[in-house]
Amino acid sequence: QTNSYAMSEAADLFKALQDAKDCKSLLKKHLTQERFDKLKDLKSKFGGTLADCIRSGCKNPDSGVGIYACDPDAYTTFAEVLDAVIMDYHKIEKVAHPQPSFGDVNNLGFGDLDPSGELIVSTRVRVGRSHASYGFPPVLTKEDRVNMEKASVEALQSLEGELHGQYFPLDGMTPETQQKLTADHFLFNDSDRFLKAASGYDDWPTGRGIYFNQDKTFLCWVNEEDHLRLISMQKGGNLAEVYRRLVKAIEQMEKKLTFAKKENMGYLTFCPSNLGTTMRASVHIKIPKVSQMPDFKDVCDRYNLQARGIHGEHTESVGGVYDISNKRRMGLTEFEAVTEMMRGVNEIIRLEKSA
Ligand code: CIR
Repeated sequence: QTNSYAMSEAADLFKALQDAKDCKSLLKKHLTQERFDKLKDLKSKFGGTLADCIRSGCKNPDSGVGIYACDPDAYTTFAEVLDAVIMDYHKIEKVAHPQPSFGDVNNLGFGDLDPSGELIVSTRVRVGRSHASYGFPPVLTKEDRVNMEKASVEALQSLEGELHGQYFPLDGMTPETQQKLTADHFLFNDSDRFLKAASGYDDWPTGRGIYFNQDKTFLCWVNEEDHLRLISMQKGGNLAEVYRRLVKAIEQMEKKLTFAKKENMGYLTFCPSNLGTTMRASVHIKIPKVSQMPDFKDVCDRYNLQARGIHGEHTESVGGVYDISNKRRMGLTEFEAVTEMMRGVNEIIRLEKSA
């Protein structure tokens, strides 16, 4: 019964995708009829289906990517379509991600990207991590979410020194606290329709929460899009300080938890755009002039940057302030990903100042 329902759901979704003529997603481009026929009845080790992976992208034809992994095993079971999307998104010829490498944190080759303090409002670097033994949102139960939260919080509470902090579950948090933390760019919410359609907000707010240190320079999102999002951020442009703090946190967390990884793919995340290093290094930067130039998008493309609004993906800029980050997370090391963003931001600053 379940199987035939799932089969017809996949067929319905695929038809909607084909009917969406303006759709430019990577899912639409790479889920050919042949691939669909081959994958439509398969199940991953965690019980996930192709429908679980493509639901969001078929219901939201304006998706850029359009596909999620139902669980870590989806990258094996549904490799035929996922590999094609991954290579296209990360601009790589084959799926061959290097071993993690954070570089020499005492000799990074960059420091403060904006010593004048005029343009960069804040700097943030994050990674996603997944518990190896759990699936991703489409296959999780409420109990899974609670158990994962417990394991994550135990590990977080072992963090020491500057990383030491406190966990605040979303369940029971006052609306005022929630609003304040969101406005200050610390907290996530349940307003992303792409994630929602991918079961990302099922059982909300159960199992979700945020951990942060005293200064809110190290934070961890629990059960937002990924099981864990480790975040280092601070005001201004000192990328070296932000990056070093994050590396320290990753190393301490890895002593406590086993994260989902795959040979040639690096760390596994819900969205294939985050695979590999899972690293997004970003600045909030005031660029009223550059952002109005006709070739702003070309500059971003040339330096492999992504420009977003300051309230998250798919949001608009406010007052000429943009969120600029590295677009590629796979096929390069963590150190190379952060360096790529540093180079692009340096160029954007140069253009803004000379405009
Ligand atoms: C989309 O396909 O547009 C959404 N599911 C979000 C994908 C993540 N986007 C990205 O470019 N990093």
